[in-house]
Amino acid sequence: MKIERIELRHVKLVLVSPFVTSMGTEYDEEHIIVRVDADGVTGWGESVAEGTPFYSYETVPTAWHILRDFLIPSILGKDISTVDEAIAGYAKVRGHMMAKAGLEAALWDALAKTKGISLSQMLGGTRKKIDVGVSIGIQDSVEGLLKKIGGYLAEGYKRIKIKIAPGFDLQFVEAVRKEFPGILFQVDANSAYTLDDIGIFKKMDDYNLLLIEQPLGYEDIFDHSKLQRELKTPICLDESIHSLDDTRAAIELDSCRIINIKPGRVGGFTESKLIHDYCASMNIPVWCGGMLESGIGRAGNVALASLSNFTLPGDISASKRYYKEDIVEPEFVVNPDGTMDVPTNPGIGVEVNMKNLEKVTVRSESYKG
Ligand code: SMG
Ligand code: MG
Repeated sequence: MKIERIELRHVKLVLVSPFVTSMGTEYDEEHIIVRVDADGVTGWGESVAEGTPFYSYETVPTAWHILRDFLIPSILGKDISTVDEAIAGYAKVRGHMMAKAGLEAALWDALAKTKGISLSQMLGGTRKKIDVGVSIGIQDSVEGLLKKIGGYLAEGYKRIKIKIAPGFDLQFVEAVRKEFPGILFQVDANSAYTLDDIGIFKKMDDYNLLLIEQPLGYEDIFDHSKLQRELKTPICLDESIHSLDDTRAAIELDSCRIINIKPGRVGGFTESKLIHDYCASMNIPVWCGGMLESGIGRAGNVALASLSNFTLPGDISASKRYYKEDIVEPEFVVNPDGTMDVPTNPGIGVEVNMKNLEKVTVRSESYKG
């Protein structure tokens, strides 16, 4: 597959409602859409670096710089037949996982299209439908949160995740458990606590949570092992895991018993698959995280979540939960039974709506081989 042209688009999508986490409030999502034209097909990827360096050190400008100055020059004009060949070409670049993942995704899509198979098939996926959950930001009131959860459960979502932060934790967890005793329910702290807060997590241990996501430091593995030792509830790491090596360290130290895989955080589908396979061999369940992607990134997550060890519902929700209009057609919907269909058409399996993509594009640049 000869890489003829690559295009980057800085996009800004306005959220249907603000998303509040321990890191702040998001009103819109800025990402980079990567387009690769090769051998008469077009591959699409999404880099989930955001407008702010709060979830990750990467931002749209840092990812743009790494893509334009290092990653794209390493493959433009080349003839590649596997994604591994492309990765080998930029293996010298350290870190910048979100920049790498956006390009890698576009290459996976293009290669799958040249072979006429779906991305799910190309990644080794086995499911035709995946179980999906929803991630709910911090709400002003307990009543407001319960109402939101009731609405999502009525739409079919199989698992509820709420964001927590100091002062916005136990009272919400307790109320949700009381109102919805049987649901799959988990919390995500986005690194808002330290080991000094162990008492809060010991209390949370009584609420039969599916997992507690990233309670401590955003690069930490060691302190999480101390916390996990004190809890029955599995800890799930998100921010701390950037690679298979991080995963091995976290599992061997018993820092967590579940892993959240986000392709953007680990450099792409290739590393995601390695983590998935290792976790399967260690009996560690994984689930697919989300970065409020547009339909392009969402399509990749859906395909990834079709692999067999993605046994827990992911943060993969319907397009309309995030955006009034998606930039793909058809947009992603949740079936009444809380599943989402895995597209079967070649590549990501959905079409990019160029009119909508144009509307959300802030800046674009293209490079020719
Ligand atoms: O895509 O549904 C989604 C959002 C899922 O909560 C979500 N993501 O830490 O897991 C996480 C957050 C990161 C994004 S908030 C900036
Ligand atoms: Mg998280």
